[in-house]
Amino acid sequence: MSSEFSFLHFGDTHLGRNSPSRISKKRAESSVEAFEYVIEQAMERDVDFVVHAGDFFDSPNPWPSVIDSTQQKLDRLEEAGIPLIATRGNHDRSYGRGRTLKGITMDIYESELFHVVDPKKPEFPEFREPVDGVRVYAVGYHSDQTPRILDGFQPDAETFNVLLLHDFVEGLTRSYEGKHTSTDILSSLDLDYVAVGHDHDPQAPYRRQNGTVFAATGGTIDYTFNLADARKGYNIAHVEDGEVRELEQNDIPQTLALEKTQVDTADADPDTIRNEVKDKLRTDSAAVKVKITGEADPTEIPSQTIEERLEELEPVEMAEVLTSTTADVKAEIDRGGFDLLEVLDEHLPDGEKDEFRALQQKATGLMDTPANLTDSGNLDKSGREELRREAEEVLYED
Ligand SMILES: [Mn+2]
Repeated sequence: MSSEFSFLHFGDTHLGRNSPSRISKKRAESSVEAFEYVIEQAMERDVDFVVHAGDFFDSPNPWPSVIDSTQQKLDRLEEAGIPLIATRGNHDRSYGRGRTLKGITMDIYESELFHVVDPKKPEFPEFREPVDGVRVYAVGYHSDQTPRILDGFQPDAETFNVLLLHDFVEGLTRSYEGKHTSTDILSSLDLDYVAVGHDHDPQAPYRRQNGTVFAATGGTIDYTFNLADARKGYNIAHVEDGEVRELEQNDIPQTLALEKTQVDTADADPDTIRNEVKDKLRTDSAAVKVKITGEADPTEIPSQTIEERLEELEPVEMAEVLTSTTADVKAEIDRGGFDLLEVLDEHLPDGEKDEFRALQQKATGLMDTPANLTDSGNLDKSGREELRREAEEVLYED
């Protein structure tokens, strides 16, 4: 093994992410720009290889323009002789019927130095060796199967071992006890660096345990309100004599920033809010989200006027107002809310109405029973499977 080398770690680039639709082009561009920035850094800093921890693309069908600009950047990396090893995130795949894996989007790239590693249990461990004596293993997104795939894994004690994971890891990210692997389990193996993707706001983005470095870089372009302040970064690890001597945790500049403001108000005056946001703007291109809290009745808040006033500001590409007030919001839903059954009745042909109504009622019924829900409030696996079976019958019975 060379006694000194460095590598760059990033992930969750969600290339081509294009929501919200009002600024889809800007959004997709900003994802590519963040990616390009990191690849530039890899070349400038002359790292020996790059690892990507999954969710390379945002969807299984990225825009051709996104595929092209990414390919150009990968070509530059290839010319520089820097290998990139990636694993599959939950966004990088498409499924066929019965949830069989149909394809991995990253497979469209055929550069010699671009590798996707995502073995299932029978093929694991599979690895790449970007530098003599350095092994990069990977397990893409396999949800609650990950512990089973890792069971019995014994990396070579003589090599510098990197593991890429696109999953939650107890002790580093959010996790649901017993469903995911943990830093305790992984640090008992001969692993030197574990690069973790999937959680865009990891609780502990860095941790050294029993000689193993665990690192989660989060996403590169996060936009949702709760992630506005989350780190958007990449790491460069410097290795000497088989040990990580230094871990740089760097930020990625955002070409489309997200500014969020929380206003606690009873009257939500558009001018006051506009001035408050104006003072906070630090970039020349930003999407703005304003969350209004307090006791105001949400139906009395002039959301549209606030959004219009904000969009008059030069750098604001789009403004959105969220209301999270303590007033009784049920009144609002009753007045102008969305009723799925009503919409189905209006738009479906007569022959299909009953089937879809039954399906919707089935879903609601399952969700009403706490025993069917996971800790995070989603439908659990058996509930999802049951619903999927019924949905497939309705959708594909012909
Ligand atoms: Mn992701």
